[in-house]
Amino acid sequence: MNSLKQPEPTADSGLVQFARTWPSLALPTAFALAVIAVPLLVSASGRAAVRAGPRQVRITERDFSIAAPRVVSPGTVSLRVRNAGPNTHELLVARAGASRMPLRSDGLTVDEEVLEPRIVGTLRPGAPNDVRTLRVHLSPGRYVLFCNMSGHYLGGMRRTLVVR
Ligand SMILES: [Cu+2]
Repeated sequence: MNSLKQPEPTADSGLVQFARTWPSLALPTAFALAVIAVPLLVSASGRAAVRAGPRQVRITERDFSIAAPRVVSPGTVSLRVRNAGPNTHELLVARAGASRMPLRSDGLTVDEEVLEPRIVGTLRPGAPNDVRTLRVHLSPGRYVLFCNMSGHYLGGMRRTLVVR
């Protein structure tokens, strides 16, 4: 393997080199770096504790409809998907195209293979009363939320979501 022959670009190789040149200074320098690094780690985790993850967008699935906000702002969001049943439902999120959604030859389901480049997230089938979350990154544009269980898309389980 070629990669084994290449010099290893490790984070501390500069420090090792430095230690060979200035052995008496290497340890104090390493210590100084550690002292600087510790407060950085603490402040980073402190911020993470204040910001409790991505924004949540509530979605409810029913036989046969999907309720969701019409507009959300761009960024990473956590879709909180509740299946209000009584059937099992899945949820796919895809960028809307200029034309209609491609259907499989059965005429009842969206062709996910054709749609694949536009799919940004998928929740596999979930039981009634399940609440699941799907984390997606949404850039500005139009999206389609839909369930692709046989006939559900055509039955009304599709919803346009605008991101702006
Ligand atoms: Cu469904």
